[in-house]
Amino acid sequence: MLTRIDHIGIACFDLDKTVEFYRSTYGFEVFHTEVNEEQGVREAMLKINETSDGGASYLQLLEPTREDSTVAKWLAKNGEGVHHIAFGTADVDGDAAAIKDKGVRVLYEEPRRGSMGSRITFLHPKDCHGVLTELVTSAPVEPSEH
Ligand code: MC0
Repeated sequence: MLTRIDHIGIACFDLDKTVEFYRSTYGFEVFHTEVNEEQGVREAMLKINETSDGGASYLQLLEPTREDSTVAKWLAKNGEGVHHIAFGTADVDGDAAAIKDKGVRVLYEEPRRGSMGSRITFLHPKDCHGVLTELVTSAPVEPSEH
């Protein structure tokens, strides 16, 4: 069962400048940063609120680390902006299988590693009315910055 908005992924050209915009304009602070080489992104998670299922909702700012990454491709075509939305679930495997049975393309055979040790998969945007959609099962984590 999808129980929350886990995050909204926002693609940007310059992560540090974009983080500073969200800090100085809205007061949102960085909760966690990491590089995900498999996905080709450097990211900052800004926590917006805790949620009733023990999780949280974040803005995820994404800067590409290489030109052949999906985010770099998307930025070249669209410029900066909302890249995807992610729903939180306690059971990414079960929910992905159930959604696949409804005819939506699930992009990964098995969930992969996402932000903060989460397990993630994606649904094809062409099957989701133009929205790249991610499913996330969070790992219990402590915040970190590096
Ligand atoms: C592509 N399309 C999108 C889109 N990306 N539509 C809406 N939102 C997006 N973000 C559309 C294109 O405009 C195009 O439509 C069609 O999908 C095919 O796109 P393409 O540019 O030709 O690229 P493909 O087919 O090679 O790849 C698209 C696909 C890919 C969605 C399969 O981007 C993908 O695998 N995404 C999932 C992984 C990902 O995005 N990772 C980065 C975030 P037209 O009409 O022009 O044909 S990593 C992350 O978020 C992590 C770390 C985390 O949350 O923890």
